[in-house]
Amino acid sequence: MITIWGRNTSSNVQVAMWAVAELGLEFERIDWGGKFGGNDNHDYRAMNPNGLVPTLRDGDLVLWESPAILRYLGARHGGEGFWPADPAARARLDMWAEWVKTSLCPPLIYNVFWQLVRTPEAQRSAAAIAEGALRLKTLMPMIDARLGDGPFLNGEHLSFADIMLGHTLYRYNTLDFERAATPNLDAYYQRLQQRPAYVEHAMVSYEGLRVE
Ligand SMILES: N[C@@H](CCC(=O)N[C@@H](CS)C(=O)NCC(=O)O)C(=O)O
Repeated sequence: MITIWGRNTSSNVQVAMWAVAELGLEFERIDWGGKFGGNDNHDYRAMNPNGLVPTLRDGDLVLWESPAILRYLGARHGGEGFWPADPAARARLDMWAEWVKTSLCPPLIYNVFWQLVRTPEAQRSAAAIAEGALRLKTLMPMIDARLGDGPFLNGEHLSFADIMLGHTLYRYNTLDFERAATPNLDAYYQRLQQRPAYVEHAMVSYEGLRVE
């Protein structure tokens, strides 16, 4: 049984949750962080000195950092489609997973999401939102072109890289800002919504996080 500590409104928790559900693993999620607190709890810090969510426990193994959790789940529990054994095939996917975390997430989360949802309207920076939106307008066409190659990043198979990309798309598509035209990405987002695990774990409302 896998245990995950973290509130379901956290995008990083959503990576871990969608992955365990997609892989059909038995899990328990414990509400942690945000309004639930517990980040500074002594026993929690002993597991995760960083104090953030998610934290995952699988038997004797305790992990934090959502990309490390995702890669562990893929390597330990994923099949060939989710986590290719061939290093080159896997690296071609991992390149995009890393791109999502390091290039796409910062403007989406720290510029657009943080400003529009987690900052009081009077304190919002139109410049920060515009900067993030502009950056996303150059980034999203790259993944749109890549998605022209197949239904998922690993062709017919949903892989760990789709978890990293897909978990951003609910926020990307529901936040109120100007986006580039990305027909392949739009079709991909529709395909993800056919997956119950995606709907349950990655399309979690962020309205409870909103600061007016
Ligand atoms: N690099 C970490 C970042 C973790 C992180 O920033 N988590 C946020 C939520 S998305 C957090 O714990 N915030 C404080 C809280 O929720 O109490 C990861 O990818 O797991």
